[in-house]
Parts: sequence; structure tokens; C-alpha cells
Amino acid sequence: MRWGWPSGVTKQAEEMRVLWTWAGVAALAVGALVWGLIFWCCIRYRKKSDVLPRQTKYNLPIEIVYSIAPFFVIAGLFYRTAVVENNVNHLSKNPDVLIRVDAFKWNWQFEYLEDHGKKTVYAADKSTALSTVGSDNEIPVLVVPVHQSVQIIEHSEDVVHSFWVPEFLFKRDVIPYGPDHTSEDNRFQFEAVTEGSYVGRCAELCGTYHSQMNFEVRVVSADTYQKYLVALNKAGEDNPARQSEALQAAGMAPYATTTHPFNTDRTARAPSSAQNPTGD
Ligand SMILES: [Cu+2]
Repeated sequence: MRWGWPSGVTKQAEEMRVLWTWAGVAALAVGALVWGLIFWCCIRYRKKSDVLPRQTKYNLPIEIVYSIAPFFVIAGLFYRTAVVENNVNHLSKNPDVLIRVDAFKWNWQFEYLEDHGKKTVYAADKSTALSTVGSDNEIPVLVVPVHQSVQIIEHSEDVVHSFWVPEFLFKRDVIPYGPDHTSEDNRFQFEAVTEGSYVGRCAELCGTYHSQMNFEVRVVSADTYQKYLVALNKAGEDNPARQSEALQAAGMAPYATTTHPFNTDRTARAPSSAQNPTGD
């Protein structure tokens, strides 16, 4: 039973769904009790004659019970919410995959920093992380392995953006902290459980082309993910087509399939391509 809760594709989204379902069960239980008491009173104490019934007031035990009972209901809801929230915000010391997301007006760059504790760097230049960046006519694609903990470090080059994947049921603001970091870049972590392609969007109004600041998340098998990293390395650092070449080499569609460049219509499912920048 999900009672209108959208289906997510991460472990975290499923935890939220469970909280929602049980909150619904609790609400229905309270509802059943209240409806039951109302109908019981209506029937038990309906008017039977013109004699004025015995008048009662100030029942202290009942008043104490109905003052304290809601406190326990609220405490229970609060506790479960706090537990799920902590799990959703949980960061492991050693996530399986560490990726830096750079947001800028108006696109995204994905840097694959670490894979199981090992730095992923271009073989030719051992200091640069494997990365891809979106452009006016190519949607940036973030590839992550299924059933692995993926930690994201968010970094903004200019203004506030927000990393949002509707199917993750999650978004997190990307805050620019400037050169003298007064705080740390936002981090979050997820574990995807369903392979597939999911559209991602910027969810914080960030300027003229905010609505076109889309990306795509590909959740793939661990094997395909490894192939993708190898292919990225092979495609080279200065190759403008490295993303599409690497996606294809790893056996995936070379361009985003959930969104088009310059087309924010979420129902448009035809593949985007560099040759078709307007998406029509
Ligand atoms: Cu933005």
C-alpha cells in the first residue's frame, strides 16, 4: 500500500515510502477509534424520551487520557521521521563510489573521483579525475552502479542550484561557498536499487536557462559501470565527444533518453542527439 506515494528507485526512497505507509496506518487507526466513538455515542445516547438525561461533566481520567494519548502519537511519528531522515542523510566513511557534481549556469559536470577507495584518473594525466560535462546540445549523463553506495559532493561554480532526481524522491541544494570556504560543500548519499534512466533537473531558479538545466542518471550494473569508467579513460580528457563515445563503448545509448537539450517536456521520450538540438 503506497497511498499516492510515488515509487522511487533508491533504498532511501523505499524507506520514506515505508514511513508514509505506516503513518497512514496510524492515522487510520486513530480515525477508526474516533469514528467508532462518534457512532457509538450517536447510537448509545440518542434521544429516547423527553426526560432530561443525567448530566455529566469534568471526567478527570478521560480528560487526562485524551490529553496524553496525542502526545504519544506525535512522539511516535516524530521518532520514526527522525530515524528515516537520519538514514536518508547518512554519509558513510567509505562509500563504494564518490562523485563530485559541479553545477554552473546552466549545466552540470560529473567527476568520478573514487571507486571503492581508489582514485579514478585519466591514465595519460594522473591528476585529472574522469569526468564529463554537458553542453548546449548534449545532455550530461551521470552513470552510477546499482546496489552500491554512491556519495555525491555538490559544488557550485556560481549561484545556488539544486540537484533533483524526481525518481530518487530527493533533491539537495548546490550552494556556492566561494573561495574562502566558510562551510563545506553539501554531500549526500544514495543507493539505487532499480536499473534504468532517470531524468534529473535543477530545482532552484538559477537564471535565464534554469528550466533547461537537465541531466540524466543512468543506474547500471557494476559491470557496465566499470566498462564506462574504462571507456571514459580511453575516450580521453580533451575529447569533446567523450561522454557519448564512452556510453556507447559500455553498451549504452550514447545520448540521454529521458530529456532533450532545450526541451523540458518530461513526456518527450525520444533520444536526444547532438544533431537534433531543438528536440523536434
Ligand atoms: Cu541551476
